[in-house]
Amino acid sequence: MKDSERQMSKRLSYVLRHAPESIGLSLDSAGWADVEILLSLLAKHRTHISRAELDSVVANNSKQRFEFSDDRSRIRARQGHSIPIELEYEAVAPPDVLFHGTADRFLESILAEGLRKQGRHHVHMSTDKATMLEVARRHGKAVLLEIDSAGMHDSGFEFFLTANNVWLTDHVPTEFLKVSE
Ligand code: HQG
Repeated sequence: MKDSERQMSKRLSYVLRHAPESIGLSLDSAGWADVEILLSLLAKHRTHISRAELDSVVANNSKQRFEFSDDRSRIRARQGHSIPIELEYEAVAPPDVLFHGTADRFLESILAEGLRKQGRHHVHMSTDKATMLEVARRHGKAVLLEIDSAGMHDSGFEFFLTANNVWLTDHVPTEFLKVSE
């Protein structure tokens, strides 16, 4: 991803996940925005992004954060919202084990109360340890947690898989968690 694309991606994340009203944009209940309206409102707020640039941000984004509707007239963030939207993912059976990366300073609290979604809509997990370690390093000294997702699923917890392979759930109770070796 080029620097200019990273900047555009940050601006789009902010608008599509957290503050559409900051540019006067409305999202529908599933988080979709009309692309032409989005680009014209961004331009009015001193962010000039062409349709071609938007296409390449969506295609090249390192975490595949955004997606277009099938007819490419609408765009949304794939996850990570802090505003109330319903992503309409279907519950699916998870793999036996999932990983969550966190910082060592959060461990005590996590081992006491489980993993909470904090400011987001879900707890984010992955089958990929390296990705989770990268996520963890954003917060401090990385610790990898192993989640007994099969056990949770057997106990009735729901899991959702996003198109960019992030696993989501509501809460991971401590009995399904351990520090990964
Ligand atoms: C921790 C990025 C104390 C949790 C990444 C995490 C990811 C607790 C932090 C995506 C806790 C929340 C999500 C508890 C959880 N006590 N701390 N009970 N339960 N925590 O950023 O998972 O760049 O909201 O371990 O790539 O780090 O946004 O979640 O350390 O996929 O596209 O509280 O965000 O993607 O931090 O990251 P976050 P996350 P984007």
